[in-house]
Amino acid sequence: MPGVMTGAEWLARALAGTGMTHVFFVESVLRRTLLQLGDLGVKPILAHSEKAAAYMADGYARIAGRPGVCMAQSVGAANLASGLQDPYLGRSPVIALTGRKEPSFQHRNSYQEIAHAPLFAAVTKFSTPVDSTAELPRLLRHAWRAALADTPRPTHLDFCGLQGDVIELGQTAEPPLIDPEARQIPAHRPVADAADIERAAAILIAARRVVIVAGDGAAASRAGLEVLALAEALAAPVATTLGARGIIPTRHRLSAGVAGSYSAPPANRIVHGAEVVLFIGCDTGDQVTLNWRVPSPETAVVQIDADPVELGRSYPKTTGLLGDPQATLGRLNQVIGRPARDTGFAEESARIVADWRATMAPLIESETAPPRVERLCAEVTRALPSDGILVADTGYSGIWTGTMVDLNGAGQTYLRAAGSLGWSFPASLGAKCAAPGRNVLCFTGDGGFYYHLAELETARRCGIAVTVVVNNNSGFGQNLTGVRRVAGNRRGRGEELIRFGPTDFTAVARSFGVRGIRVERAAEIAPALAEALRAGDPVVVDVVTDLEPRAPEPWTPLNHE
Ligand SMILES: Cc1ncc(C[n+]2csc(CCOP(=O)(O)OP(=O)(O)O)c2C)c(N)n1
Repeated sequence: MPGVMTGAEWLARALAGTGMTHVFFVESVLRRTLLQLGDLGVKPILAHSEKAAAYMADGYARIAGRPGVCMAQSVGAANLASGLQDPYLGRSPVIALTGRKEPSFQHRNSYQEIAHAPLFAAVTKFSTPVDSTAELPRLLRHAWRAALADTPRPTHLDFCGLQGDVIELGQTAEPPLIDPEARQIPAHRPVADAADIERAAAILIAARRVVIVAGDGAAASRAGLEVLALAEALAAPVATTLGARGIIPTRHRLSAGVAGSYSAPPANRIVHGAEVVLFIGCDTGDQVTLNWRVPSPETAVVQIDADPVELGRSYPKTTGLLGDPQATLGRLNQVIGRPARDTGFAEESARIVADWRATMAPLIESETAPPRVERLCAEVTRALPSDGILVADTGYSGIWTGTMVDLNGAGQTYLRAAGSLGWSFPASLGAKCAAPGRNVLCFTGDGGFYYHLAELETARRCGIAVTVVVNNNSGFGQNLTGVRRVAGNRRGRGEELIRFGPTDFTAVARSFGVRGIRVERAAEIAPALAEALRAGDPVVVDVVTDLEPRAPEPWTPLNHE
């Protein structure tokens, strides 16, 4: 029959046909497919754990705006699933492919075999067995569409055969095409209903104190210009989720910073002081709202989201606009035009931010040894190229970069962990694969970096030139406050739960054949970052810091009412 090919050939040609450049895997899975992918110019990146492979696919997907693919054999499925939690929470279109022993091996104590469906249920929006090659094209297309559709999230195909080999060896006559339109996130750009837009515009114009809270959905929709245009038209300060940091220039006079629990004081004060809050592509979850206290649940809200289930999810007084943020803002901006505005709230907001920045200035300029992390962040701001990608780990790495690193709101991109410690280093490798021409800087604590140290070998072997900045404070710095509190605030007590090291990560890097630069003084940070970002190889910049200093803490309404 003309056009008949094996499942392996079909899969390789279909994936390559989407423009995908890399896939991420741990042996032993889909060997025939991986060899053919290599022949077609798609590089298989062999990782040292399935979780790291999933994080690499996540970083790849977030930068490419298209699916990233990771693969593992049957016994690796649980590890791979654990790596899907972060892309699930971070709304990233990762497609996981696993092998599964044939039906005759099921339910009879087969070596290494457990049920896969429950593992993937909580971390995917679509997961299904693929029992025959004839079903492969339809199911892969569905997994692809579902991963990209609002809300983007991981999907999973469980291939028959321990290594997926039953599906690889079967045949299909279907053309090797996944999505002829090679879609990017957002896959569609629906515009909200015209009457809803009129209503929302009237509410926003009538209010004197409007604040915008732009979320990850606004960033994914690439709505920065539209957000800024609306903010200027309404003289409305703009706060963001952590994931949307830099959607507008963080030094803009209307920028209020990241709001919620990972924030510096200004943003929550400003959001709390608003009469109307406009959420744009923002999940209104606990992190951005400080457990739904900022804004308070009684606040009048206008909300733009592509997913109808988000509209009014946590704020009952919501006027909802169902549509893509960028496209809907385009129309809303036309309707609102250039109304006469009282600029008092914008001025108040700018003053709050400026006052806070003034209090931080001595720390930013600090020459102490060990260096202050505020100074490190200021040097990262200076060093990051105008199209650089900053990948931040969770915990303090998210707070430090989300509050203290400034971004230009144009070519730079900020990616943050959705909560899984250790995510950033493998994710930065995936990000670099998706954007080889851009500098990628990973910012991680030592606690986060320990998780996936082995991927230094992957970075070297595959020539993935990222700069890893380790805030090396010999412990889980963020958790110091918490363990001390439960230990009755007695100095020295409880710290054994969170202290480790000291470790010289430049020596660790060298043992993997990766360059390391040790930084022990503030003045050494800038030259180290410059050298690392200039290098065409991966470099670890190991910055020795102190565990004691605390990152900025959010303003909470409880202390101020
Ligand atoms: C998988 C996982 N386990 C545990 C945590 C809890 N946690 C959040 S931040 C943190 C400490 C981070 O330490 P480190 O990476 O060294 O950065 P630092 O806070 O010292 O800057 C921990 C343990 C988590 N977020 N994810």
